[in-house]
Formats: sequence, structure tokens, C-alpha cells
Amino acid sequence: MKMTFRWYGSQADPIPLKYIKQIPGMTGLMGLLDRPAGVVWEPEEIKALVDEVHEAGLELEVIESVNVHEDIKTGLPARDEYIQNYIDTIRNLARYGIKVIVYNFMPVFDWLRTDLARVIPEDGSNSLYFDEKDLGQMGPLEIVRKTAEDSHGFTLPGWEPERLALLETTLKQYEGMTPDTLRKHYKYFLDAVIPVCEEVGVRMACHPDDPAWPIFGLPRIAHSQEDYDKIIKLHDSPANTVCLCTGSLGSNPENDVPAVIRHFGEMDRIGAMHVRNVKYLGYHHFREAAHLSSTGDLDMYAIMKAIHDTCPDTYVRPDHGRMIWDEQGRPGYGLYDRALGAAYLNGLWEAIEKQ
Ligand code: DNO
Repeated sequence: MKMTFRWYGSQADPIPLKYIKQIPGMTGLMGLLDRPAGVVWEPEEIKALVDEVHEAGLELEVIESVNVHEDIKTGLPARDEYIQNYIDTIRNLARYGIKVIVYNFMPVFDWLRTDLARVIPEDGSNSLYFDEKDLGQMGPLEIVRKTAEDSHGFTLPGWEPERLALLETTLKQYEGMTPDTLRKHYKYFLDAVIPVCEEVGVRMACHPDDPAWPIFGLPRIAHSQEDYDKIIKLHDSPANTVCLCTGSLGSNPENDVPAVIRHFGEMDRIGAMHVRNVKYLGYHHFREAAHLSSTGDLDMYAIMKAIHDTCPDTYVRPDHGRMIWDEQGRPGYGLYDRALGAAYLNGLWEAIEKQ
């Protein structure tokens, strides 16, 4: 296992690389360039990022959120141009040592919450929270406005302003689209990019729908083991993999997360892991918990054991942390609770190894 940390770059992330390096057992980053969907990530900017990370004594083999343009997902004529840009980006990233690209194929929204700072009554910390009942009152435009307001001025992954400016038009383009049609567009994308990945030694890792069910009537096709079985068959290749996010899949208690890890781990189809815990509060109602098993409803030991047994060389990162110790930061992506999460996951790993 390679323990990594999501970092937004020195311009956008208040956490200095030297702090990340000081987390015990931290080997590298899941990094990103904050670029709009559809553009080519240029070699110079990738090189600058990689050099900066290497200078801090960390690796950068995983890149997150090379976002797929909505025209690709909706199958519009401009998709070929955007796919070509994606291919150029894959080639540029491979040139600088990137091995895995984490992306998603969710229509319009990436992850979705109804509150970014819900106080946890037990200890006064706060975390990301979702209650489907609140969505009914808000609607898509309202939730976007609220999320932007609550983000303390930080850009949030998947909530890029230029994407959201087109929200109404984009939502219309999905009207009536079935999951099968979305999968057809997905196949068109994979058929074009996966051969390039094979050629340059990169694996694409698809992040699950978060939360793990359809929202606002949009088609969503990546929130269960069955969904991912279909995705993998769309273009069967070792380069077509899953970014197995335990908190996203685990938001739906019907997903047996350790079993899903074993299923895809045994097939060598896990490109990267996001590991975090979830506390169920009711039907389609949850909040994010500390990583420790007893603070939530996922069995983190069983999760780490499944990784250990089936995909021990994969990249892992602690996922969203709570806000603790009065830290002010990007919701889900502060330093303290994610560092505690990494230390805990490394502790579980050591115990499993020594058993
Ligand atoms: C949320 C993240 C996601 C993930 C993207 C990848 O916190 O895990 O935004 O990076 O879905 O495209």
C-alpha cells in the first residue's frame, strides 16, 4: 500500500507540502491542477507540479479530477475534440511519471452534500452531511448556491464555477437520458482513451457516484458492484479500473464495501482507494465520521484487510476529514483529521501485516 494525501497545489491549498511530508508513513500525493473540464493539461504546468512535489520528498503517481467534459457524457458532437484533449492530457501526465488518473462519469455533479459543516453532537467537531429530505426543498440550483456559500471561499472538487455557470443548460441536456444511454457515451469515451492508457502505462480509475444512488432524476451508473462490473466490460482492459471510495459506496448500506474491494481487488481492477468512514442516520441520510471504525458504521479493519489480501500495492488515501481543533480549511480537506486518519489506517495495516 502506498499512503497518499490529496493536495490542491500551492496556490489553492493552505496546507504546505512539508506538513504532509511530516505525517508518519506518508509516501506521496494524489495531486491535481485546478483546470476546467475539457482543456489540455500542458506539459510545463504538470512538470512544475511534479518537481515541486518531488522537492518536498513526496511522490506524485496519482492525479485526481481530470474532469470529463459534459459534452462527452451527453454525447454531443464536440465530444471528439474534448476526447482528443483528454488523450493529450493522458500523454502529458504519463511523460512526468503519472500512473493513475482518478476521474468520474457522474452527470453534472461530482459529490453532493446538503451541509458541509454539520456539528457532530458527541464532540463538537463538524463534517460533511447529507439528508435527502433537504434536497426536496432545495433543488439543484439552490444546492449549488448553498454549497458555494458554505465552502469558505475554497474551490471544491467537482464544483468548479465555470461548470456550474452552465448548470441549467446542462441539466436540460440530461432530461430523459437513461442509464444505458449514459453507458453508451461512456463506452465511446473509454474506447478512445483506454488504448492510449495501455500504450503509455496509465490506469484510469473511475470514482463512484457520491452519494451512491441517483439524485435529481439524473442517470447515475457507478454506485454498486454490479454497476462497476458493467463499466469494466465496456472496455475490458487492465487500464480500465475503479477508484474504490469506501465512503461513497458505503453511503448506501446495501453495498458491502469489503466484499466489493475483494471482488475488484482479485481482478486487479482497483487503480486507487479513498478510505473513510460513514455514520448512517436514516434512509438516504448520513454524515461523515472520523476514520476510526467505532465512530461510524463501516468496518475499517475489514476494509484494510480486504486491500491487504487482494490489492496490497494499491494507492490509498485517507478521505474527507472532519474539521477539528478549530482548523479553518476546505470542507473535507483539512490537515488534522486526515492526518489522524492516515496514522490510524497505517496502524491497522501494521497490525494486519504482523498477524
Ligand atoms: C471528493 C473527491 C472527488 C473525486 C472525483 C474524481 O471529495 O473524492 O471529487 O476526486 O470524483 O473525479
